[in-house]
Formats: sequence, C-alpha cells, structure tokens
Amino acid sequence: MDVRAAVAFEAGKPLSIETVQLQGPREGEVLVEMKATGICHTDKYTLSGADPEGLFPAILGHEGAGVVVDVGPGVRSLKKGDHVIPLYTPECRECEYCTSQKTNLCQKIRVTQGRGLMPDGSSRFSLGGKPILHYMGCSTFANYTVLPEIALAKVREDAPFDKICYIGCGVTTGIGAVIFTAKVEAGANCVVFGLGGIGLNVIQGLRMVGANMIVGVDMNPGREAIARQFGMTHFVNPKDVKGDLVGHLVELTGGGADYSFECIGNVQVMRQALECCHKGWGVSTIIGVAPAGAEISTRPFQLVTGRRWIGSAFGGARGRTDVPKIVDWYMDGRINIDDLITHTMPLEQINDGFALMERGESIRAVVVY
Ligand code: NAD
Ligand code: AHE
Ligand code: ZN
Ligand code: ZN
Repeated sequence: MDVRAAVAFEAGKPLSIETVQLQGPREGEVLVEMKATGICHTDKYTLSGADPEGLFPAILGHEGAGVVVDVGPGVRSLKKGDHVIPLYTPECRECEYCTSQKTNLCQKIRVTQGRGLMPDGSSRFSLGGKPILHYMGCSTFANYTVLPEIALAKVREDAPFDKICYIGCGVTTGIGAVIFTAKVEAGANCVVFGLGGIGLNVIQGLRMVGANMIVGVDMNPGREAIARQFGMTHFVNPKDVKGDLVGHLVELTGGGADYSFECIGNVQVMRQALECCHKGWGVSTIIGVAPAGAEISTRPFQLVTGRRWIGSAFGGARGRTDVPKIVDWYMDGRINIDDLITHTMPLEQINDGFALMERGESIRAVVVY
C-alpha cells in the first residue's frame, strides 16, 4: 500500500515528505494506522548523525499511538480495531532477559531492530523499489507502519491518541526511571538535571512517590515555571551559581541528593549528577543519550564512598505490562500529559517540530495524522 511518511534520507538534512510503499504484515507482525506521534530528542539525535546505530534512508519516530488494521499469521494477542502504542523496547515474555525479571531490556528482536529491519531481516518500507529502513522497531513518522506483535502495547479505546502517544517514550521514560529504575522512596531529596520532555516527567514521577526536595537544574530559565507546576520545589540555573555547581547542590540538599537524574545526554553533567549525590547511599540515574564516542568519568573514590551510578532505558518499564497502566494513570487524572504537549502539527510540518525542539521552545511537539 502507499503511505505518507517523513523520510530521513541522510544525516543532518531535513526530513522529506514522501509517498512510500509498505508491505503487509508477515508472520507475527501487525499493520498499524498511526494516529499521532511525538517528536523525541532521540529522533533529533539520530537525524543529526550522532547515533552509532543511525542508518539512512530511514523512517524515524518511536513515540506513537494508533489502531490495528491487519494482523499477520500467528498473531494472537491483537486484532483489527485494537488501540496500540508501539514499543521500541518490546516485551516477548520468553527471552532470557524477560524471564530474568531483572530488566526490561527484551533482546528477542534487538539485533535486527538495531539494523533497521524487521525480525526476518527485511524491511517492509520501500521507495521506487529500494528499501527504506525502519527505526527503533517503530517508524512512527509514517501514517501506516508494520511492527512485531511483541512490540505493541494494547491500550484502552477511550484514551486520546494525540496525548497517549507521549507514553510511547517520554512519559514512561521519566516516570519509570523514578518508580521502576531508581525506586525512589517518599521523603527523598532529589536533583533532576535537564527539564525538557524527559526531565519534567521525572519531576512528576518524584511528586507521585512523595519526594521531599525536588531540585531542578536547567540553563533555560523558561523551564522554571512549568517545572514548578509539575512539582519542582527548587530551581537552579547553573549560569547563576557562583563557584562550584556540585558544592552548591550538596549544600542545598543538606549533604547531597538521595537520588539524581541526568536527562540531557551531556557527559560533564552526568559527572555532576553523580557527584552531587549523598556520600554512602546516593544513586544517580543516567537517562540522557550521549553522542557517539563520548565517555563518562569520575574519581573511583566517588563510588568507593557509596555513591552508585546506574542507567535507565524506557524507564525500566515492561511495555506490554506497564504501558496500559500508565495510560490508566493519565485517564484517571493521576498524571498530567496535556500541559507538556506544547505544539501539534500535521506531518507536512514535522521539520518545524524539530526546529522548535532545537530552539528550546517546545516541550513536546506532536504530529497528528
Ligand atoms: P529536551 O531537549 O526536551 O530537554 C533537555 C533539557 O536540558 C533542556 O531543557 C535544556 O535546556 C537542558 N540542558 C541542556 N544542556 C544543559 C546543561 N549543560 N545544564 C543544564 N541543563 C541543560 O530533551 P528530552 O526530550 O527531555 O531528552 C533528554 C535526553 O534523554 C536526550 O538525550 C534523549 O535522547 C534522552 N532520552 C533517553 C531515553 C532513555 O530511555 N534512556 C528516552 C528518551 C529520551
Ligand atoms: N543507539 C544509541 C543508543 C540510543 C539509546 O540509548 N536509546 C535508548 C532509548 S532513547 C529513546 O528516546 C534505549 O532504549 N536504549 C536501549 C537499547 O537497547 O537501545 C547507541 O549509542 O548506539
Ligand atoms: Zn524517545
Ligand atoms: Zn523478551
């Protein structure tokens, strides 16, 4: 079938709106009509050429919501008409990783996903007879896409697509990092570096679990008001701190953070996030995706003296199990998504969405098909 897609032909170039061809679903696959997709910082990162796994030409996008229109042979858990959220971290429930109960990083299809291919090693998208690659197993920047059954969370049908698409990455990543990865307890003092589409969801996760201090750190003063609305109790702009930022944060938190979160992708900030943690027990979670080749460093003494450095992908969430619950939290009014979606646009204006993010003017821009 013909579908409308924003194609990334090469790194560093704007997306191009094209009519591309999409083959139907094969064994274990599902054809989804995409209804809405968020634009995440990671799409920009890959488009920039900084992602070692970034392959071109590809159809980017990994933060979508839509409706099942067809299923391939052997698909049992989904049927035509089901509402779904694509999962770049699938949940097969049978691989060594899924059954370990220690991680959400299902590896069943990770190798082919990283090569921009479906699990059978081929692409469903093409243009003029030449294959176009999938991205993160999702390719939500197309109005129809094909995904493996294990990479779709079935969600309730009364939830609005243009809001719950954000649960496909940013909301789950931020709230999940607090609840599933760091397992922050009530009364904790916390520092969040980067108050964008991810960091603001970390903040609302911290408020949900009853954190005491929620310190937000961002160089963009425009982020203070919205972060306070979501639960931030103290704002620190590094540009306004005279002297050492780490020392300032340790003093502000009365000895260091019980938990810190890096939501930027800057390795210097990752070091600050670790080192502002409390001696003996502070835990720092890396969420930000750093450029290819970048490395983190600190004095090992920071770890010897009890700080711990961990990371989180997709908030530690098991997609098919946890994403429907997060949709319920939104529908029950327990989490706020609406105020984080600052812009909506048709697919034809998707490059404007990337520009808004680059200028720090949007929290989330959402393409509505
Ligand atoms: P964003 O651009 O919306 O937000 C980043 C924020 O950091 C901005 O408010 C910016 O002003 C601030 N900032 C930049 N440099 C800073 C500095 N030196 N000090 C303080 N603040 C600074 O980005 P986002 O969508 O929130 O994504 C954040 C990061 O998380 C990206 O690297 C993205 O790729 C990554 N990410 C990771 C996962 C995961 O599963 N681990 C999921 C989604 C996104
Ligand atoms: N491809 C990059 C790494 C990118 C990365 O870390 N992706 C996160 C999700 S970011 C969503 O916005 C992730 O889930 N990683 C786990 C995984 O298996 O990809 C690189 O460095 O190669
Ligand atoms: Zn993302
Ligand atoms: Zn698995």
